[in-house]
Amino acid sequence: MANTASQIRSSSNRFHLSAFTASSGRNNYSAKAENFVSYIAMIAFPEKFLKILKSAQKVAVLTGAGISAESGVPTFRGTDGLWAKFRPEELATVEAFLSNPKLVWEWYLHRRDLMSGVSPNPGHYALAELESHYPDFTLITQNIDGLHHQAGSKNLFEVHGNISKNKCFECGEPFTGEINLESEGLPKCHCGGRIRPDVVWFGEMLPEKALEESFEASGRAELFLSVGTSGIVYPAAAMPLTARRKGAYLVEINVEPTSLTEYADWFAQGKSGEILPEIVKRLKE
Ligand code: BJW
Ligand code: ZN
Repeated sequence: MANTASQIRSSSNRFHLSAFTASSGRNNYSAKAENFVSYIAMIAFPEKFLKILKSAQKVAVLTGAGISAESGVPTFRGTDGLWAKFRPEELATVEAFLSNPKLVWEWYLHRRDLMSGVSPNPGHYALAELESHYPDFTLITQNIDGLHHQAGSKNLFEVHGNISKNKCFECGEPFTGEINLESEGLPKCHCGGRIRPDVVWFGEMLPEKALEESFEASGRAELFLSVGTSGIVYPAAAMPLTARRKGAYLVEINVEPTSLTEYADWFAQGKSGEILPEIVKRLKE
């Protein structure tokens, strides 16, 4: 019988996660209509995870492009990575901006347009709800789409910036004017400097305070969730490992294994928009 959204994994540090459709023979379940919905996503939560989920006071979460995939925002990498034609290592750099600002701006305006039409999904809302259950909850996102904010998350660090904002490449001042490449050409600051999206490119420092507070939150967390990130871009990729090294129970939620998986106490394989709401449900039980 089909095992749909998630797979069963078993090894010393990987607990079982099973998401069965109602037709799954493993549950020996006969698909009575009235029970159908509650059996769509049955996740076998590790006992230790449930205990920490319910007892923890300090929780930190790192999200990546995967959490927004179910909202229709393409990821960068991974099997569904839709920016394959535009590798971020080539376009999300100061060098690319200096050598071809029009191409870089076109990429960002296209993405800004795409992101302005999307909404948070159940994964974003689940994290916003999770925040209300803990006295110390920190959400760190690498995403620039603003969807966590829209979903209502409060203690949020957007460590790679936000695509809806612009700033001057030279003086750093925020720029709030309209950008229209066709009629106005490349936007300029009053200081004469070039305007750029307020995001963090390769080789650039992350916002200092957000970075510091993110690492502090990772270091003190009892429970750390790494959600929908390939874990290859530093320094964000070091946050789950910092948390684990300092004693946090580390959960990774991803549709496929990553380089972080071997360090996770529980690798929950599946879609974050399905798994996170289930976690909130179990917390409230
Ligand atoms: C799902 C799902 C579903 C899909 N449910 N899951 C050598 C070694 C170590 C470090 C370096 C090195 N050489 C250079 C560095 C440093 C560099 C770096 O890390 N490079 C690596 C590539 C090696 N880092 C930097 O330069 C950073 N700055 C820095 O380090 O400053 C100090 C310094 C200064 C000067 C010199 C050297 C160091 C800055 C990094 C900035 C990254 N910026 C970007 C672009 C932001 C703006 C934009 O969006 O345009 O940030 S790159 C891009 O990658 C973006 C993302 O935030 C980031 C991470 O990607 P993410 O979120 O993990 O997405 P994906 O697509 O990779 O993964 C999605 C995952 O979701 C997949 O695993 C899927 O399976 C999964 N998934 N559907 C659950 N429904
Ligand atoms: Zn300026």
